[in-house]
Formats: sequence, structure tokens, C-alpha cells
Amino acid sequence: MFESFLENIGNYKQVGVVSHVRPDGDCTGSQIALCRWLRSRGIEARAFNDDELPDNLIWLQKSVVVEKPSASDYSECDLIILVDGNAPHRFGLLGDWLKEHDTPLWMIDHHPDPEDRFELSISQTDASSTAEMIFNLFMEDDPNLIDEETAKALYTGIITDTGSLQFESVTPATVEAVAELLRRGQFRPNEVIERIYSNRTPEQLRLLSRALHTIELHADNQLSVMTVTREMLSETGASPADCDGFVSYPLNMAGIKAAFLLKDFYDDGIRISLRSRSSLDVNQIARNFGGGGHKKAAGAWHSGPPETTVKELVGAAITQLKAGE
Ligand SMILES: [Mn+2]
Repeated sequence: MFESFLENIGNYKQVGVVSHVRPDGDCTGSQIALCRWLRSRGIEARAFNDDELPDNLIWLQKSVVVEKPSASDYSECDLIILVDGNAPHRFGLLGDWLKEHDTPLWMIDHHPDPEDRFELSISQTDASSTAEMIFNLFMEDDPNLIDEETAKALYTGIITDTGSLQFESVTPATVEAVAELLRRGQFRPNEVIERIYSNRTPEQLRLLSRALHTIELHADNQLSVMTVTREMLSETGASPADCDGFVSYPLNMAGIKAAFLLKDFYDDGIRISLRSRSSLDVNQIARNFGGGGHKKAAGAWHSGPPETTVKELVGAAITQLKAGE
């Protein structure tokens, strides 16, 4: 899969590796591991993201620090590689910068429908995570380059993008990759898992309790809508990032097909997280609302008000449910 990547990467000296805005474990772990691979090949590599890393991922930065890029940082690069996203507008400043620069642009990603504008595009839409793809880069090139730091970065990416190896996207190869990472990195799962997941605060638990109260069920309990408002954040002292993962709670209910979380605390509208636990394709639904993602997990945006958002969102899901009957 990385044949042409390996053949051509030697032509570049200064590579910027960019992860998508509002970074998660997969894009960050992939980015750090890829920078380390590039450096091992004598290539100068820097990691960029417009946004700050969430608290639970800060520890991943040891030899590679994720920097907030400026236009001149990008101008110093002779190659830019996007990881875990296939459309430059998902990469903040870079999207605009690219309109006026023709620096070669590569991408490594597992989301559907990649844009057709990359000099090199490594797209594997059935991969569990971008981190599993980067793992394969190491395996195709030199598995011995996987040390503890790289293994933990890739492990974080795979674990966070697969609901801890529970999603449909997980294959025997995914589990084998994890086994290889544990073996080569010489660490135990809990060392990483506790850093990623056991970092809840009292504010976040209070917010969760409020959010669970807002759950509305639609279409014979097949669809769930949860809402977090600005008032709920200020009353509990929680921050917007504290709702990460909330959308998945209703998915534990028997018979549920999809769950939506409305984040009604932004100035420019309502952000929506969509998750499916059925054949319902939430990427399709999200695309009606200026968003996208995967079949099982996607994000979207609506101008509100919330009643209208719910009506349109649930309407789109019911239309799809009926079409599939
Ligand atoms: Mn991903």
C-alpha cells in the first residue's frame, strides 16, 4: 500500500505532517508516529494542528511536539502530508494557505470519498483507523523502527478510533496490529488506557448526568437525541470538550439504531455528533447538514433553532430507515 510513498518520499527534506482540526487520538497518534518514521529516514518532519490537543493526549508528545502552524511554517515545507482526513478544509489554516501555494500535498486516510487533489493519495476506507495504516507503513518498511513511543502513539490511534476494538471496522489484522504494538512497545494496555480514558472530572460527570436527562427517543425508540446547552456547561462548570463520548451512551439501549448529540453552545449554530449502531448510514445524513464522516460515526452542523434541528435530523433518519425497509 505504501509502495509509491516509499519510492518517492526520499525526494523531500522538510515535511509538514498535519492532522485535522479538533484533534482526536487517531489523527494525533498517526501524526506523531509518521513524524518519527520520517525522522528515522533523515527527513525533517514537523507536526501541525491549528487546535490544542485535548488533555488526555498531551502525554503523547515526547520527541514530536504538535505545533500551531503559521503560513511561514507551511512555506518552509517542501511536502505536506494530511493524516486522518481527506479534504484540506478540515485542516484549518492549511485549507486557505493551499489556495495560493502549490506545495505537493499527500494524504493518508480512511474516510470515504477522498477529494481528488492529492499528488499521492493513500486511502483505505475499510481500515479501522489511520493509525492502523501507519502501522502498515512501518511493517512494509522496517518493523524494527517501532519502539515504545511509536507503539503507544499507534495503539492510542487504533484504540480510540475503534471504541477499544469493538467497532465493525475491526478485523483480525487490526487485532494483530495491536498485538504487534504491545509486543514491540513492551507496554501493558492499562498504561495507555488509563491515560486516555480515566481522566474524567466531577464537572464532566455532572454534565453527563444533565445530558442524560435530555434524551428524547424517536421512531419507536430506534433514534435518540441528546442535547448539551450553554447553560448546562456554565451550571456544571464543564467545558465543551467534556461532552466527548456522550453521544455513545444511548447506543447501549436495546433496539437503538442511531444516536445524535446536539452541542447547542456555539455562536455560529449547533454542532451535531451522529453515531449508528445499525445499517443506518449517518455519513449520508450528516452530508445533508454540511458535514460527513463514516457510516457509523459522523459530524454535522445546523443553524438551529434546536427544535428545527431535531425535526430535520430525525426526519432524515426516518426517511432512510423507511427506504431500507
Ligand atoms: Mn480516524
